[in-house]
Amino acid sequence: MSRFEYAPAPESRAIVDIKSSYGLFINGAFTEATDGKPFKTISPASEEVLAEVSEAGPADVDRAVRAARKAFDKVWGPMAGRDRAKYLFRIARLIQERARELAVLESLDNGKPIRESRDVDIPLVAAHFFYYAGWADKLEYAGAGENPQPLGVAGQVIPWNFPLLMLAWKIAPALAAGNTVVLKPAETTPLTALMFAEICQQADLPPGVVNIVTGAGRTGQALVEHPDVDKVAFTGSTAVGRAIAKSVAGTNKKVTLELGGKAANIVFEDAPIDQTIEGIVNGIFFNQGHVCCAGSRLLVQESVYDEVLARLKRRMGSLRVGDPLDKNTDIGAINSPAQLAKIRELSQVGEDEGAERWSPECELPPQGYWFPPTVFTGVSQAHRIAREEIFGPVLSVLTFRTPAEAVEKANNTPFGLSAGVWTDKGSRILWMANQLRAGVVWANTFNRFDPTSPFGGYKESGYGREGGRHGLEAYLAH
Ligand code: TAP
Repeated sequence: MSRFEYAPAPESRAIVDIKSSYGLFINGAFTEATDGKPFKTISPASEEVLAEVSEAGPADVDRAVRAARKAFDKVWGPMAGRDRAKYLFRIARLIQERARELAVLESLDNGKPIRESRDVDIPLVAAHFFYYAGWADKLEYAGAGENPQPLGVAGQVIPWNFPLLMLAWKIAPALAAGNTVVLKPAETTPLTALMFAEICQQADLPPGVVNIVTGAGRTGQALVEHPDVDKVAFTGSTAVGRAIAKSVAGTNKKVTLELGGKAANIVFEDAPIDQTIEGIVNGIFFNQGHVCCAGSRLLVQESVYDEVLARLKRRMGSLRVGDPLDKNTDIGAINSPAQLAKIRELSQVGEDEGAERWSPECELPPQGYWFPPTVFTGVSQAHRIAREEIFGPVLSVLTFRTPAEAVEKANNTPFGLSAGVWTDKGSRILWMANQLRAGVVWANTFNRFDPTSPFGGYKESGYGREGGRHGLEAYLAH
């Protein structure tokens, strides 16, 4: 291309070709659903209908599971690890090649800022496939004994907050370990999973190895309850996770659950202040706060409280809320009217229970679903906004005097997914990391992800780990 030719900016909608309707992806081909009505997926920023998508009913789920079983028995299970690796590397490269399309599509369907989908989500998706491709012929080192065996068919159900990244977290380790999959994306964000299905076709992945069944909760339920599914992997709310755990109790299915969180982000008086303010902002406003490990409870040491709050508010005043496809946007759209209603309701509860609410002046677009960056001060541990997951751009601030008090407050939650510590002292970081009951503890950073590190929760945040060597164990028989 000559340097004078027009090249669309990555944020341009024109670079992605969205079809008016999509079928289910079963046995390597797109097919009509036989027992469900199609539904519409919209852009939460404009309320524009992006496409009509099939809803898989139990009979469709059954077709998908049969296709996955056949592919497992005949092709993927017996295939040598080094050959499975070739397919995974091919998929990873295709994701890189189509990264701009995927980023735009993710921002359109989910509402997240293009800067995040382009610089965080999609690169991590490719990295995940590259990483697990490397494991496919080295499974004897995965901690599952000398002759590790795949489990069979994995039924995977994912949420809407990181649609393609959650797909990668589920599909990459499952395939590397020799399993085949049936995956159900969230109802509000099916499009990148369907583009991923096209990528599987482009990569010549054998039919039935990956199947995508779009639909609502009943589709997910039919999948996890299907008797021929050997492994259930779920990411979503604690309520649905609990229902799934009950429904598979007494079966031979292996289960991993990645559920909610209410992470403490803990700021000590010796923390580097500029870096800390950026970390607090990233911790809670990244992806509109639709993040299971969001730093939604800020614990600040009393001696620096006034300074931290003043600086935080100033920084919040510079955040831009608006069009997800504008690369200057910091906070995009809330994913759905239901999620917006939940954020509004809990914020109202915060006020009603006596906490002080503050948001910078900011104009919200007239169309679509939006919520301004919000901070609550004067929050006590008993307040619902300190205990429940809001899953939106809403921060609750509490204070502490001593490290022991910080630990006690941080651990005082039914969840245990992540935590952050901001301090200049290495010894304090190590001490805190030991004391905190959280699967991930970040030190002087927040919301950093890497395919090599395991991720997962304690307590009501679920069980099992995704990522790293540990992520493979969940897909191997011991
Ligand atoms: P959920 O309502 O639990 O939905 C998650 C997925 O489960 C969706 O695909 C959903 O379908 C499906 N589903 C709903 N009911 C089901 C049932 N009875 N059986 C099987 N599947 C069912 O959660 P959400 O609102 O999408 O996501 C937000 C939650 O996910 C938050 O609590 C967040 O903390 C958690 N989350 C956790 C993590 C990790 S790694 N721990 C990561 C991201 C999100 P529909 O889309 O049709 O409802």
